[in-house]
Amino acid sequence: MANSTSSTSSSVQRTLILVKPDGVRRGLVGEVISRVERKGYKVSALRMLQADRITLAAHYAEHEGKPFYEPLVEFMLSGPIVAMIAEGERVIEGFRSLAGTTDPTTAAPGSIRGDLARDQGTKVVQNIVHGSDSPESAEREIKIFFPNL
Ligand code: IDP
Ligand code: MG
Repeated sequence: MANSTSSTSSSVQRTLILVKPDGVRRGLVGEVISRVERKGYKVSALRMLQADRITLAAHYAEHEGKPFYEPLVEFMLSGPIVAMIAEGERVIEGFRSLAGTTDPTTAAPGSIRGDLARDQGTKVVQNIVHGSDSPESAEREIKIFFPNL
């Protein structure tokens, strides 16, 4: 722990954030970016794209075979998404906290999902954002959306 408070200790991380099609359709791209920036993280890369199946199969490989997998892929294909890399100390858990828990009905008020999303009665939960859940996932996911970074 000797190094944990010194100025040379580095826990700077990168995370992959997606604004999902519901967030783009509802005009919440700026709101998401704004919350990331107001928290103090740096947005270091940003692109809007229409995802394809191959990209989404790679991104959501861990969920293949689950009941919500096909609806999830269809939902993610339903319109443009915005992909970004955010950087900062412990940004992976920090953005997960900003996003809130998966189910927007019970996600904490104050979080993106808690404030801005709700159950729409669809097979897949539409919850505005994706955020990487570990350093390994973050690097894997960043490569999918930003192969040069
Ligand atoms: P996360 O986005 O909070 O990390 P994951 O478990 O990785 O949640 O699931 C990926 C996405 O799949 C969720 O954000 C949500 O859109 C959808 N999803 C996850 N679990 C369910 C479910 O039980 N029913 C419907 N959709 C789900
Ligand atoms: Mg996840």
